[in-house]
Amino acid sequence: MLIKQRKGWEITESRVTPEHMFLNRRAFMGTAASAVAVLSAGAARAEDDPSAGLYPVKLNPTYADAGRPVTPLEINRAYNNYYEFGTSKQIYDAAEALPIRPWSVVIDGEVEAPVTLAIDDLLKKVQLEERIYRHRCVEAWSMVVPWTGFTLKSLVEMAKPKAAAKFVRFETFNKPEIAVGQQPGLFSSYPWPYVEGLTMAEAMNDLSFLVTGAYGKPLPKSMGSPIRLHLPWKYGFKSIKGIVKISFVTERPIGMWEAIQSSEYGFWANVNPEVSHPRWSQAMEEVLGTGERVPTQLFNGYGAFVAGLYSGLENEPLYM
Ligand SMILES: Nc1nc2c(c(=O)[nH]1)N[C@H]1C(S)=C(S)[C@@H](COP(=O)(O)O)O[C@H]1N2
Ligand SMILES: [Mo]
Repeated sequence: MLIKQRKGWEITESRVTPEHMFLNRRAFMGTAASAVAVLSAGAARAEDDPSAGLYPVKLNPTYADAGRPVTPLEINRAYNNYYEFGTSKQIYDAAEALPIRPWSVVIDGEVEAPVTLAIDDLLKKVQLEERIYRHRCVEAWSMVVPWTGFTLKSLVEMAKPKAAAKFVRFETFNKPEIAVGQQPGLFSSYPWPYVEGLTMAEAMNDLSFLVTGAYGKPLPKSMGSPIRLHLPWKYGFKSIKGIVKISFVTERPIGMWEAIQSSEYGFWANVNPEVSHPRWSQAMEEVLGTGERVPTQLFNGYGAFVAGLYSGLENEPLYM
């Protein structure tokens, strides 16, 4: 039986508001006061990015409406989790120190032909599209982001993994000379570099998105430039930034947060309002820039796409 059912995010009337029209000044000031100082500097630097001419690109109509207004760029790029650059949300300036050219991405492991691709060569091989996704951090806040990128699936197909490949492992740069958080002393106990992983089936899901831009421009450094992952049905820590290596592996990768605190951060990390973090509830979330708290949805509202990935795995800790 085939019933055409409209999914939650396929809402006909576009409620997405362009950033410059949406900006709620009071919420903005409250959430990201320090953003004001960096606005003009950030705009100038974005033009130096050699990939700037690739943006903006066409919006994929399947992901055109997240059911909530887009979070203003000014909030998004100045309220970040990027522990390589410090523990606060205000890492925008520190992240500006990261050189994003030259930048290459290693694709290796169980693949027919391992390769190292310069980011601009990789960008030539892929089909860029825009998608508006909800982002839910494990810390119970959320945003709506107009990403530009390409499907992880298309990269997997390009890499031609062998049958032995069961998981995809992602790794962030390790540059203690630039990234204050990676310097000995500060968090020397953290097992840098940041690592995350997915099953092959998750990597092949249409939602899994490799992001190179946002808001119709190259990605700001604070948001993971030049390439990061976004997995809208999982807690934000799975969406690894500053990727330098993508490996096809036989064993389940152990992410950095899982390595630090496995009682709080697991491999699956699917969003679920009914499963509390050991230290707080996940039932509600603060929508940044709106002053609103809204109920959190199972799989962050993307269950129609991804619930099937987890059938038969009910005994696994899917929601932490
Ligand atoms: N390399 C790296 N990737 C990372 C993180 C990080 O600290 N380092 N933080 C994660 C967390 S907890 C979240 S919520 C998102 C935040 O992305 P944003 O700052 O673009 O909103 O990035 C994720 N990716
Ligand atoms: Mo997060």
